[in-house]
Amino acid sequence: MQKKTENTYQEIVKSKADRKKLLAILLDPDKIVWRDLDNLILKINQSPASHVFIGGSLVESNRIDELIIRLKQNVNLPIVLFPGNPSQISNEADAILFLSLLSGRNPDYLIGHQVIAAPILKQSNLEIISTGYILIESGNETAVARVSKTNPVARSNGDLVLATAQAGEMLGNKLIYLEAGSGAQQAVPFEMIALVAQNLEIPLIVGGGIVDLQGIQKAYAAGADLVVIGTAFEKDFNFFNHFNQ
Ligand code: 1GP
Repeated sequence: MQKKTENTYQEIVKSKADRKKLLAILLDPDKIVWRDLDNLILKINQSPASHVFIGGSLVESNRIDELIIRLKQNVNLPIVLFPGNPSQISNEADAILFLSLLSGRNPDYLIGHQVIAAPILKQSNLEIISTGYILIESGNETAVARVSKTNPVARSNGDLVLATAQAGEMLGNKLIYLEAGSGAQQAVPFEMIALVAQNLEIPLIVGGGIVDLQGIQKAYAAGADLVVIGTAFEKDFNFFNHFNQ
């Protein structure tokens, strides 16, 4: 078995230290239009993305391995699993965000799925990145809330989000991910990003409902180290082309 590496995480930490902002394109395997895959790959390569995340709340596709193999042949970016459940583990990826849904009180998503996944991950070459995952209220019920049967934290409750993020850091999480949910009506409030970023040592990921360049830049300015774009790119593969105009 190949030796596991910790390159993906170390690069994120280094980028944070260098104040270099990172961008992940999130691909949901269920939403891949296979006949458009070459074009998708081309657009990823033309984009400013630093990472590709793979995952979704449900994912019924059994083609995750195939998707990642195609991406790895053609895209020179780290491929990071962002799984909704253990069935989405693929040994073809470089790393996995080993998530615990800290904002919820559903034991399955706090530790249950992780116990199921641990023996599988132990056999894999994946770099495992412990990630505290915090769901923030965003206007509509999101797939994360529905599938995990947990309530998001109120948008006004920055103190609770900060305490949750700090608890994750103290428990040894290597990343904190503030999530509004895929296709959220409202992204994570910028004041909340700032509050957490200013009081956390580990890198901060922010995603959900960010649909334009301004949203990305504001999240960075507030202190996000890595921004995740899913729906906006999925709807329009030319999403990142507009940034240069
Ligand atoms: C969802 O944060 C990601 O987990 C991305 O959300 O699809 O709204 O960009 P969007």
